[in-house]
Amino acid sequence: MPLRIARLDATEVLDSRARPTLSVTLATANGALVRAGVPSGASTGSREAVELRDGDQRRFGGQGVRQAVDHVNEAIAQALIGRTFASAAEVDAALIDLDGTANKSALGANAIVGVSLAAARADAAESGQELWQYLAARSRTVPRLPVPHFNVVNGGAHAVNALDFQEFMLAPLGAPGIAEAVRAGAEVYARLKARLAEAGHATALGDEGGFAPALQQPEDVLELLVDAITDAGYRPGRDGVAVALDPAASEFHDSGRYRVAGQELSSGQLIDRYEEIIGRFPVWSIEDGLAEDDWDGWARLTERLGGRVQLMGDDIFVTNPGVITEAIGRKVGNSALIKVNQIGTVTETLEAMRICREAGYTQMISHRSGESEDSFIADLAVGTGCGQLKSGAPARGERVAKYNRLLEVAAVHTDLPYGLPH
Ligand code: 2PG
Ligand code: MG
Repeated sequence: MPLRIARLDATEVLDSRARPTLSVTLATANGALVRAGVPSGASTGSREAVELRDGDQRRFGGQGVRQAVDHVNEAIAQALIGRTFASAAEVDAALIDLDGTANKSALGANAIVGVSLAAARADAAESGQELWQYLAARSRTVPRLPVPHFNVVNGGAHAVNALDFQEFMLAPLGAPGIAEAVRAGAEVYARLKARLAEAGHATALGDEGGFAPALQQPEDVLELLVDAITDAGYRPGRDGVAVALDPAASEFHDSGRYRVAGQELSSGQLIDRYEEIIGRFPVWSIEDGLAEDDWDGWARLTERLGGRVQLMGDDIFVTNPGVITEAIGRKVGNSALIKVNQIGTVTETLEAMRICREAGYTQMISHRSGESEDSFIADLAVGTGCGQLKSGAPARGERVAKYNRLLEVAAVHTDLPYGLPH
């Protein structure tokens, strides 16, 4: 159905970390009125599309997004209002064209992504479909409910503790459905909190709602997780609740060396450490196990462990179709983390996912550490049928909004399958 935009405007609002972000409102000539919230990362890949920040130190320490807001309200609104688009994909093409740079630095990826998300939502609304149904049709994929990956222990750039690995996630791969998976996440989270308190650790939270205990060794966290899974009455492992890691290794990498818990490791030594970890603990997936510029290390990591675990690229792939194509050619990783704001539009995101599917790379849809209450990514995960979503802990409104959206979808569409695609 053709899409005619009648109103488009953005407002500077706060994200979950008290930093400014954009809320975009879009109305169509047919009367659909939609909103989109823009997320923002802390451990960003250097090749991500550029998030425009004002840099005016007198406002929000330079983090304001007034320029990006102005770009939506002026240049983008002028270019889009009154025109008839065949679909939201055409709106994305117009945005890419208007920006004219390879990394969206002219208008700002934060401005562009807000409009792209809103356009997709408006297109879905006009076609009378749920957002996930619309996205499934647009990407020609079979919908399914994803395995939620609950980030229950935070370190790295997301917490002020000594833990170098950024994320320790619970993945209820063996749950019979999404409701049971969400319940498992919440129950293990509660048991973990009790375990931490018993051991005398603070139960303060990191940016994504996970606990941020004063632990240093990743293995100590993994032991606690396995205990908490067992305490809650689940089996640790792929037939119950497994664990996924996002070390976010670019953050502790410097000139070829990795600093983990006070030790300096080479790429090869860090791979050895991962091999020990997957032998000892029910870890099924490792994201950003090595740094974004360590492509040779990544190729070795993939050769050694790619047959046993999912090796997912985030900072290294940045949801970029070109980079992912290169990685596939060089046998780097076997999976991609997918974040719409890393590349800037829904169209390019779906393209990155298509390339992954065709090469047999798995995909996980992801939030950012700075989030809004928008649950778009839950629909994106369901519609693309990729089978995996990470949205932080089963706690804090902006994280839980995504998981709750999955529960709503599942309650109405009881025939949707749950879990990894086969
Ligand atoms: C990541 C993300 C989300 P950030 O590294 O995967 O968890 O963090 O948004 O800070 O890049
Ligand atoms: Mg990551």
